[in-house]
Parts: sequence; C-alpha cells; structure tokens
Amino acid sequence: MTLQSGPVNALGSGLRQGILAAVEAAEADPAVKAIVLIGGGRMFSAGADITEFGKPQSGISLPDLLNRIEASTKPVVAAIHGNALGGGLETALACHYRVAVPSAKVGLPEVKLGILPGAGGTQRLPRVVGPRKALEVIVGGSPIGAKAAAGMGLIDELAPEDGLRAHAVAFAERVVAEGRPLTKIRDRDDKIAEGRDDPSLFAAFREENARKTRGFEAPEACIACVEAACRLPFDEGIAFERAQFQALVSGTQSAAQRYVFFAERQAAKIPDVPDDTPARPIAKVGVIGAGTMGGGISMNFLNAGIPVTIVETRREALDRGLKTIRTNYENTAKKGRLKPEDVETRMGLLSDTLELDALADCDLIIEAVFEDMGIKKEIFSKLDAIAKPGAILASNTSYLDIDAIAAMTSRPADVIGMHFFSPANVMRLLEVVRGEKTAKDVIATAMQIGRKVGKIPVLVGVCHGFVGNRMLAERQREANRLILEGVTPWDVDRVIYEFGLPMGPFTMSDLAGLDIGWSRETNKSESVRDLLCEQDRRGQKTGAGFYDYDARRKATPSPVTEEIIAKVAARQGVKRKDATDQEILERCLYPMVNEGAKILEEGKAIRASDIDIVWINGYGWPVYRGGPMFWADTIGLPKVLERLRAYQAEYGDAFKPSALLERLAAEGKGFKDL
Ligand code: TC6
Repeated sequence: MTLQSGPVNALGSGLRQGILAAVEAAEADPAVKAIVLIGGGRMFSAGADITEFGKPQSGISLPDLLNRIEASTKPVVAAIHGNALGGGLETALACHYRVAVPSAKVGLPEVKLGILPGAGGTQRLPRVVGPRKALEVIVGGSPIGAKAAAGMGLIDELAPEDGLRAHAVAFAERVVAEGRPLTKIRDRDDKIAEGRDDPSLFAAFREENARKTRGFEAPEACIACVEAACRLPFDEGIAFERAQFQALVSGTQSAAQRYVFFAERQAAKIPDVPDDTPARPIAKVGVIGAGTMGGGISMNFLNAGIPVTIVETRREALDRGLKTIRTNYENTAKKGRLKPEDVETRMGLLSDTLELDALADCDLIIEAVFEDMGIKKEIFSKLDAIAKPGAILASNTSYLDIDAIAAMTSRPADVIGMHFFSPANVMRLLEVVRGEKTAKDVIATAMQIGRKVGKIPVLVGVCHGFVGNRMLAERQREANRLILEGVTPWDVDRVIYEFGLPMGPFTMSDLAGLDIGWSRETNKSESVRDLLCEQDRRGQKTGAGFYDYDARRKATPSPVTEEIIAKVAARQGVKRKDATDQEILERCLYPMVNEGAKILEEGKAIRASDIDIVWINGYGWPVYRGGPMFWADTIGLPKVLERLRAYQAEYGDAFKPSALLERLAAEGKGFKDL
C-alpha cells in the first residue's frame, strides 16, 4: 500500500479514506497475507494535514483509522524513508511492525504547532520506549534518526538505503512464514511500569523544562498525557488524550503556532521574484569588519563549508576577532556539540587580511563596520573598484539607507542589505533589504544563501530601521516615557517578560550596552541614558546600567537609577502618574502594531505575516502569540484602534492610528485579510 498525496503525504481526508479502503480490501482478499505500508515520493508522511485543523472533519478521523489498522487481522508493516512525523509516526506506531532506512527521521513535532500527538501517539510511544524517552520526544518535538530510534526499540529493523520496499516485503513474508503474532503496542505495559512506580519523574521533567516551556500550553498537556498513559488503561488514556487534543486545537496558541508554520514558508515567496529565478553561485564570501557582528556573520558561512575572507583595518582588531571566533567554536566543542576536528576544519576555511583588495575574488561581500554613513560610503566606493563583475555587495547596516550606499557604486543593481541579528551566529532572522535598483537575481541569491546558512530570510524595503528596529523604536520611546511618568523600569520589564518576550526593554538595553552610539561630548546629559552613561553605568559589561549586577550578572533594581529618572522627570516637568500593567503593555506594544501597519501601507514588507516572522525570529516574540500583527488580530483591530485614539488624545500623535488600521477596523477585517 503506497501513500501518495502531495509533496509530504499529509494525512488529509482523501488519503485517510484511501488507506481505510485499502486495508479493508486487503483483509477481504484471501490472496493477501500481509500489508506493507510505504510512502511514495520523498517521505513516509509528515503527519496530519495541518490545513484541516479548525475545520469540520470529513470522513474517518485519524485516531479511528489507526485503531482500524491496529485491529487488522493481517500483519501490517510500516516501511519508513524520509520523514515519519506526527500523525505519520503515529500511523507507523499503529502498525504491527516498523522497518526504516538509516537516513529516515521519525518524531512527534506536534508540540511545535501548539497541539499534541492526538492520534494515540502519547499513549503508544511510552509503551514502546518508556515514559522518560517518550517525554523527550513528545515535549522536545525534535525528530530522531532511524538508527537511534532502532536503539530505543521504536524501529524493529533497519533496511538498506536503496532497498526499502524489497526489504519490508521480505520482512512481512518472514512474519507470515514464522507465524509471528500481530503485536499491538496497545497491549504492552512493561515499559510504562516505570512511570507508575516512580511518578516523581514527571515532576522532575516539568521542573527541568520550565524555562523552555514558559508560557506554552501544549507541553503541559503532553506531559499530562504521558502520565495518563502510565496510569490508565489504554482506551481511557486515549480518551484523555482526545480531550486534551481538542482543547488545544481549538485554542489561540495552536492557531498562532500553525499560522507561524505557514508564515515561515510564505516568507520565502516573493511575488515578482519567482522561485525559478537563477541565483548567482556563491563559492567565496568576504566580510568587512571583525567585530562582534562581522565575526558572527563569518561563522554562519564557515559552518556551511563556505570559505570566508575577513578584513580589518588594524592587526589587533583582526586578531581579537579571529580569537573570538575560535573561542566560540572551542566552547561549542567542549559542550559536545561540535567535533574537535571540525573546529580546525572551520577555522581552515577562514582567511584574514588587512587589504580590501584581497576580496577581489569573492562572490558575496558583506560589510559589517561601525554604523557610520560616511565610512560605509567610502567602503562601497572602494569595493566598486575592487570586486569582480557580478559580485554581490551587501551591507549589514541595521537602519541606514541602502540606496544611498548603492549610489556610491557604478553597480547599484548588485547592492543589497543583509541585516543579521546579534549574536549573528545564533539568531535565525535575516532581513534582506531590497534597494530601489537591486536586481531580482541578487534578491533570489541573498534569500537562498540565507536559507543555506540556516537563517530565515525576510525581504524588507529601505526605511529607517527596516521592519524590526523601526517597530522596536516605537516600543522604546513609550518605555522611556513610562519611566519618566514614574513606572519603574523593572515594572516595564516585568510586564513585557510576562507577556512572553525573553526580556523587557531595559534589561535589553543593559545587555546591549547603553553606550552604543553615545559619547560624552555629543550627548548633553539630557536623557536618563546620558546620565547613566556619565556615571559609567553602561550596562551589564560595567556591572551597572538601569540595574545593578553582581559578579554572576544577576540583576537587581537600582535606587541610583530611580533617582536619576526622578531628576530627569522633574527637569522636563513630566507629570507623575500610575499605570496599570494593561496600560504598560498597550502603550509599549500597540504603537508597534501601528508602525507595522504603516510599514505595510508603504510596501516596506510584503505581508503582515512577514512582519510577524521578523519579530518571532529576531526579537523572541512568543510564537504562541503568533507575532505582533497576528496578536493584534486576536485582540480585534477595533479595540486596538480605540486604545490608540485614547492614547493619542492624552500623549499626542505618536499614537496616531495609521490609515490602514483605520480602514481594516472599519471594514471589520484583520491583517490576515490583506
Ligand atoms: C499531526 O500530525 C497531528 C496529529 C494528531 C491528529 C489527531 N500538513 O516544509 P516543506 C506543506 S500535526 C499540510 O517546504 P521540506 C508545506 O506547507 C503535523 N501541509 O518541505 C509546503 O507547502 P508549500 C505534525 C504540509 O522538505 C509543502 O508541504 N507534523 C504539512 O522542507 C512542503 O513542505 C509536522 O509538524 C502538513 N503536515 O520539509 C511536520 N507539512 O509548498 C510538518 C508540510 O505550499 N512538516 N506541508 O509551501 C515539516 O516539518 C516539513 O514539511 C518536512 C519537510 C520536514 C516534513
């Protein structure tokens, strides 16, 4: 029986009906002795059809289908290649035996979609691998290789890479010839005894994972289901799983997480740059600047096996940069996440130079120097003379005008922005900035190479701060105003953290360093930041910023900061007032949504979902809230509009609603309808 449906064999209603009919026909046919279930195309199955969730069900449900397969009177063998994920693996678990090629991957990633393996996965998996491993697989959501799965007893036999079908058929023939029993996972209880005898393992697991699962509903439901598997008879466990699944799948978190799954894939699609646009080959990359950004950017390419030449103006800066890259790799190796020999392989791909001329043979050159337009212009006019024809010239600027930079060259079509986020070797977002004259194949190449080095590229247009930092500036302005009114920085940070972001604006400033772009000469002690910097409270690195830090960088609220704030507020005559947590949240986040709407109006982002992908991957916006634009839709745009108008009346035009927001609210629509 070969599964054949779309690119990933998603188990939509048509495929489910087909499997049911095939099982029934096979059972009824005396010539059939056993069934081998195999995936046609690239994989076994990527699981349930995600687009069907939230819609009325048509035909047999997946759990019922799987019970039917398990109850088959003839042995069913799953033959796995590519992926068996979610409902795909659950299908395999309902079969009596499983064989797989070594390169296959199996897993239950439902938790990443805000749901749980609701087709028996939470009840069958612990019965095969025990509760501890089941928790790791189900709550972690990451796939595992077939060899490891075989080691856990999840796969009965590994098949040769190019002979899966024949091997699985021979396996089934052996099962029949030897009269082996129709082993059903539901009947096993040896492995779950551990969870019954030692229920404390669940509390321990919850505690270990509390930080990672903060704010998410699905992980707790997954744990509760595995707990139920150990405690309850199979059918009762299935009923418990069903109820938990239904609650999650109809909730906002799952809607948000499913939206993000498709939004991420959508971001790769650019209407006027078709998928088949030929990309320029990138065999060698040049990076200008060996600072934190330049070093991090270089690592991305080295990790992907692409040689990098890094340029600096001074030897000491170059040596420092190289040393940081090496130390980063060595630390990863110490944690066991990189083989020691790979440290040398990667460093071997890196060459360093003090001469810009050395970049003459690079296919892609990324400038990552200080944010100074004068310096950038000078570099690009030099690059124009040095770079080979067809080379892509990129700037990592986080807010400057790419068109002005491109204008310094005779080849503005080859110039583009590639804005990485710090730490650049870790953060997944890449804003690809399209200039007025950027060529389509240059855009296609930047998006493609971004994906190749593990980033999530999002195409944005030229404007101050592009998408991410432009919206961030809105939040920062309001956060600054709130503290002058008397809300403490710690309260602002707490509200933002509790909302689900990794940290609030003042913790973030302390981490980045308050003196970025600050100098004693040019900044005249007018803002809270100026005064903090003057007192050498420049953030975590100096042991104090908005907060005080101990030797282990633990933050405590600082009375010094509160005094400084009070002084600035008095000097500026700011009226002190109280604000509720709700007001803090609205004043920090609604202007961001409003700015997002302006970005859309101006065509600086292609779609609202692209803005959400920027915020999730560049700033840690909680994925279970689906990004700022999706979140605004869940609140309802009329409500957001009403609050913006109220704040506009009190604080002025910083809160003036955008025309797009006004229009959508009036039409009863959301950003999702654009
Ligand atoms: C579940 O099983 C729950 C069970 C309990 C039920 C009671 N459904 O990612 P790609 C589309 S929940 C619908 O580019 P790759 C995808 O949008 C599910 N569509 O390919 C894209 O469409 P486009 C648990 C799906 O080779 C196209 O297929 N499973 C589904 O880079 C190609 O996808 C998961 O969470 C789906 N399940 O990666 C696994 N999957 O061309 C989700 C994909 O129109 N899938 N599409 O843009 C994946 O992680 C990856 O697709 C992959 C293949 C690793 C399988």
